[in-house]
Amino acid sequence: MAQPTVFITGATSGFGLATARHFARQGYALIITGRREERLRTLTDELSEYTSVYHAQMDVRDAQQIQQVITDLPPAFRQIEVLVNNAGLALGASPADQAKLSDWHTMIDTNVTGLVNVTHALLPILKQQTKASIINLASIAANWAYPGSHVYGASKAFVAQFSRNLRSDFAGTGVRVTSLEPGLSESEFSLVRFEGDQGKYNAIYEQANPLQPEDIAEIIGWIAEQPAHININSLEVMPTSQAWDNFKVIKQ
Ligand code: NDP
Ligand code: 8X3
Repeated sequence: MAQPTVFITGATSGFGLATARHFARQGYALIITGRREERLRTLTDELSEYTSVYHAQMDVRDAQQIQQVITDLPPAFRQIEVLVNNAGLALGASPADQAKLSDWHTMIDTNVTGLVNVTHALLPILKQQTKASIINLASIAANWAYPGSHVYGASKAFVAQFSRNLRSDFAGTGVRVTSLEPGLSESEFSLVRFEGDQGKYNAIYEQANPLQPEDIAEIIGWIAEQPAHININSLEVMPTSQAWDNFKVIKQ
C-alpha cells in the first residue's frame, strides 16, 4: 500500500529543505527534487531514518526531464497528495534599466514556466486523490510593488493568479490550491539574489528577526493538513518586524 506522498521542488535549501524535514516527521513519503544532487543525497540519508525518500535531480525549466522523473517514479511513490511548488529565485534588485535581460529570462523560466511545467505534469496524479494540495510559493512581492522587484514580483503575481485560476477549475474536487506569500525570510535566497555577496545578505537579515524556513514549513504542513472541505486560497505572512511603508511622492 503506497504512503501519502509529498512532491517538493527546490528541496536542496531554504523552505523546500525545511518542508521535507517537516513532512518526514509527519510520516509522509517524500519525493525531493532540485538541481544539486549531492544535497539531495545528503537529505535522503538524513530523512530515510523517518520515512521513505525518493530523490530526483530535476531542473523545473526542463519539461521533458520532469516528465521522465514522474514516469520513473517507483509504485510506492505514486500516491502524491501534496505538491509544494517551491523552486524559485530572484536575481538582482537594481532598477529595471540596470537589470540584465538574461536574469529576467531566468526568473520567468524558473518561477513561471518551471512552476507551470511541474503542475501540468502532476495534475493527472493529483486529480486521482480524494484529498490533494498544490501549495505554490508566491511572495509578498506578488502583492506589493517595491523598487528593484520588477520581473521577480511580476513572476510571483503570476503564481498568485495561476493559483486562483486553478482553484476555479478544481472547485468541488479533491484538489485544493494555495498561494503562499511570505515576506522577509532568511535563506540562501538572498545569496542567490546578490551573487553570493555575504555582506548584502547580512545587511538584509541582521537585527530584522526574519521568518525562518522552519516557520514556512510549519505553515505549509498546516495548509496540507486542513480537512478536505477547507481550501486556504492565499496566505500572506510577514515577520512582525516587517510592514508596509508610505507611497513615495517625487517632487519636481
Ligand atoms: P533558496 O535559495 O534557499 O531555495 C531555492 C530552491 O529553489 C533551491 O532548492 C534551488 O535548488 C531551487 N531552484 C532554483 N532554481 C531551480 C531550477 N531551475 N530547478 C529546480 N530547482 C531550482 O530560497 P527560499 O527557500 O527562500 O525560496 C523558496 C521559494 O520561496 C522561492 O520560490 C522564492 O521565490 C520564494 N520566497 C522566498 C522568500 C524569501 O525571502 N526567502 C520570501 C517569499 C517567497 P537547486 O539550486 O539545487 O536547483
Ligand atoms: C521574497 C520576499 O520582499 O524580498 O519573495 O520580495 S521579497
